[in-house]
Amino acid sequence: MTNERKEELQLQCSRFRNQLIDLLHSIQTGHPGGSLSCTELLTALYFEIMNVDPEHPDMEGRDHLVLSKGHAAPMLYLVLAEKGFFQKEELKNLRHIDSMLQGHPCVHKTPGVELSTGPLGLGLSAGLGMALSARIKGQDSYTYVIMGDGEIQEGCVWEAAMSASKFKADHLIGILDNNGVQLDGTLEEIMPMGDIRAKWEAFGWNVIPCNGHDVADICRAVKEAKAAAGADGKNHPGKPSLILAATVKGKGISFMEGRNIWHGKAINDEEYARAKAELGGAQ
Ligand SMILES: Cc1ncc(C[n+]2csc(CCOP(=O)(O)OP(=O)(O)O)c2C)c(N)n1
Ligand SMILES: [Mg+2]
Repeated sequence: MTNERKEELQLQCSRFRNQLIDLLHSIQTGHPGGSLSCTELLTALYFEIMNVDPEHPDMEGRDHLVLSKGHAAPMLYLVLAEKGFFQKEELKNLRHIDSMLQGHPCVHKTPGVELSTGPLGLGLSAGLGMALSARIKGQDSYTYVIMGDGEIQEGCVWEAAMSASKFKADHLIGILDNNGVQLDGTLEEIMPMGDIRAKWEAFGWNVIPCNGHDVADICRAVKEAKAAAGADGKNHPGKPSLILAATVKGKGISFMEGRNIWHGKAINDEEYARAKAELGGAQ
């Protein structure tokens, strides 16, 4: 990625952070921490990596993104709207009854959403199904699943992990938003996950660490995952890959960074003013 492109995408991430704070402040609800944590991940995927067409959200052979940590829906919606999946005008209806934009992603309501999520732990199993389905259809597409690090405390994540490895689902790319914080505290306080890299490797995955707030480094990691999947894209000789993204929950707003209380909390007027001052106003 050129430096120019990187700057452009990082600026877009600042815009998304600004829009997120405006939106969550205006509706007085929603999840800022986990949304700010995966801003660069979603931006890199939708604006640099994935083969998707907003005009044809169901296009055959497209790449799929499953936001398994569904509470980060506000950032997903901002990215989808910017990409053109629906009108930006819809954003103001976030979390309203009967709105297209529910508090957690809903596949039946929002163009571009591939799976309804919210109950944690389910996305990797469904993503595995999508990846295997694409393989059966002879499509050379990739399925990306963004998980939270608290989320991987769910046992069913590991059932999916061992199945993906057994079925050599090397077009399945898990992305772990590894911010060290969950809802009620840090992972260390609630349920330490130990050596996360070693765990995924023990389950037969190829693990690729990256800086989850650097769009260029995220793209580099995805490229490595694709290379590991085999150049011809047909034989699927390799392993599924996990991108271990080092992130900060609440990234970009000092008083939210690393603090679990900002997992899901309304932003008051004073906090809003401070957050906006820190973000510098990119719209
Ligand atoms: C099965 C399930 N249990 C509990 C919850 C409530 N919950 C929502 S988010 C969350 C914490 C998630 O932490 P993490 O996966 O680390 O996400 P992030 O830090 O990226 O926000 C919890 C416990 C849920 N949504 N689903
Ligand atoms: Mg977390």
